[in-house]
Amino acid sequence: MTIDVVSTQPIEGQKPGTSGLRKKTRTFMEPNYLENFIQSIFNAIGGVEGKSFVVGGDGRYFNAEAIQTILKMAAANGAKKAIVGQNGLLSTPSASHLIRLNKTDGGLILSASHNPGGIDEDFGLKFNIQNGGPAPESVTDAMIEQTRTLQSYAILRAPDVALGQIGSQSLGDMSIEIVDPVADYLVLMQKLFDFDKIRALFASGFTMRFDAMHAVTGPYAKAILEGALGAAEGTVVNGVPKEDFGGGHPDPNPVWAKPLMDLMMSDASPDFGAASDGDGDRNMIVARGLYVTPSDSLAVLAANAHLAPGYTSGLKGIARSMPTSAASDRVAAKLGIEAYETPTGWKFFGNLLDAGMATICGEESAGTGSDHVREKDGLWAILLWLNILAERNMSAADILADHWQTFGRDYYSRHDYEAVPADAAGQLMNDLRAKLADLPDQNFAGQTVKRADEFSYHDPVDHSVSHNQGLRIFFESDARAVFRLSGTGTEGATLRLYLEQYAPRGTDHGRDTQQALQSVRDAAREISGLTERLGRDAPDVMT
Ligand code: G16
Repeated sequence: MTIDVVSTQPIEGQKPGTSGLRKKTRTFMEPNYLENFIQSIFNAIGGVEGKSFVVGGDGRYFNAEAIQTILKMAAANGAKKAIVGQNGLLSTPSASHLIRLNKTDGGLILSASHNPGGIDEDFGLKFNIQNGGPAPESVTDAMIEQTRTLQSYAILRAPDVALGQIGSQSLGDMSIEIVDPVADYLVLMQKLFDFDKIRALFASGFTMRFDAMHAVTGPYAKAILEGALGAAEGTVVNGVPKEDFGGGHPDPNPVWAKPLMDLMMSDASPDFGAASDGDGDRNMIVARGLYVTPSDSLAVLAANAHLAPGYTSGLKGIARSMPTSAASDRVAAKLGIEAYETPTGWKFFGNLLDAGMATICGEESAGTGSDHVREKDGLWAILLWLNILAERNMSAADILADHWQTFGRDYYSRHDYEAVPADAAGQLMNDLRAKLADLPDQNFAGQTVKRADEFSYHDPVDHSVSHNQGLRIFFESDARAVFRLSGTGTEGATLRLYLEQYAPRGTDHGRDTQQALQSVRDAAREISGLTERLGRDAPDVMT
């Protein structure tokens, strides 16, 4: 077989964001676009000679074609082995697990996560390192450097790999192992959770609806929930992965998972509802009649994790991203363990998990996970909830009410202004940054500012510093507003406004969330001039 060394030129804008490189699918399909980025990854990690990798993706449009290119380039660059999910499918957490289990040198994960898929929608590629987690900034910086100077890439001229065929194949001198995407992941879940207890819960008549949103978790959920745990057939809906996710946004939130929300708010509601996203790392939890915010879910899971076999010895620490509510900090304080606050992006949890400083991590963006892998893990969170429900013998809504009674409630919502002009959003952030120092003691919409700053993270493990991670305004009333530009959008800019208001123990915990947040929202809008600057009266999405 022949190796072609193809000359190329640097392509602008190949800068990984919050989670790898995400662009329009057509951009990825442009000549040399994908190849340049793959070669830049390989060069940035010091070449791939003799190395092994996991390769898989969420099955979106262009997934299989891109995998063929990755494999041919890995072979041409001297890689020793690739472990690939059958038909190119691997959920992000199961890819992370396979990297760790097989001690590979990393993995290439193809996904634009919760973004829609299709030729006119989004595509993405990211590299995960040996610990199974997303490459840290030191590595992504090296990739960016490579994309700016790249002159050529190498690719093997060879027939396509048979991605559907489980077992060993070879491609040039590289061996390829096509694996069942679910098998090893299921074994891991069986170690962490009490499957007998959860099976007994389902056998007793407990009902659930899991919406796989036509994305990658369908086969996993069917095998685990309906298979190993005996949930009724039909518990998993939209369970066959589609290239375009059925035309929807595979984003598990009340807006994009509306049919599930509607069911859970109706008289026909099952006992428990859940959904996962495009690549299976996000989750949404819905109790009968009650949406559980990701921040609350993290806090409840942390407070009850000891009930599951994998966590009986307790937690070492709890980590959350900065915009996530303080609910989990309250749990950490009660448990007498450390609470960590990191920038948005799962990659920032990697060091804490590797160092044994944190056991459970979570983000307001529907991500929860633990030290079992180095990615957030949607099904893991759902199984931990099920394990807790089976142990506590209470409804999910009662568990939440009990949690608030113990810790108080952090009312929380994220308001997204999507595809706004990048310059207007940038200007808003710059102007707000410039006035942070003057805000303390001023009044806005009935809220008095206590302090305001721009968040920087000092990693306690490798001592790296990440600046410009969001503008925070804290109010005297125990409220907070955070402004941040998304790092995962592919069109214009997405401005995220994160709102939070604490209601202490013994106060009213039954208010409507948006009403409870109205005054901090008004204050945030007034301070930033958001409505006029963006020309938007209301956010596109509220989670
Ligand atoms: C990614 C990251 C998460 C992050 C989220 C939102 O999630 O892995 O850590 O919280 O994006 O990021 P942003 O606010 O910058 O858009 P996913 O599920 O898209 O991989």
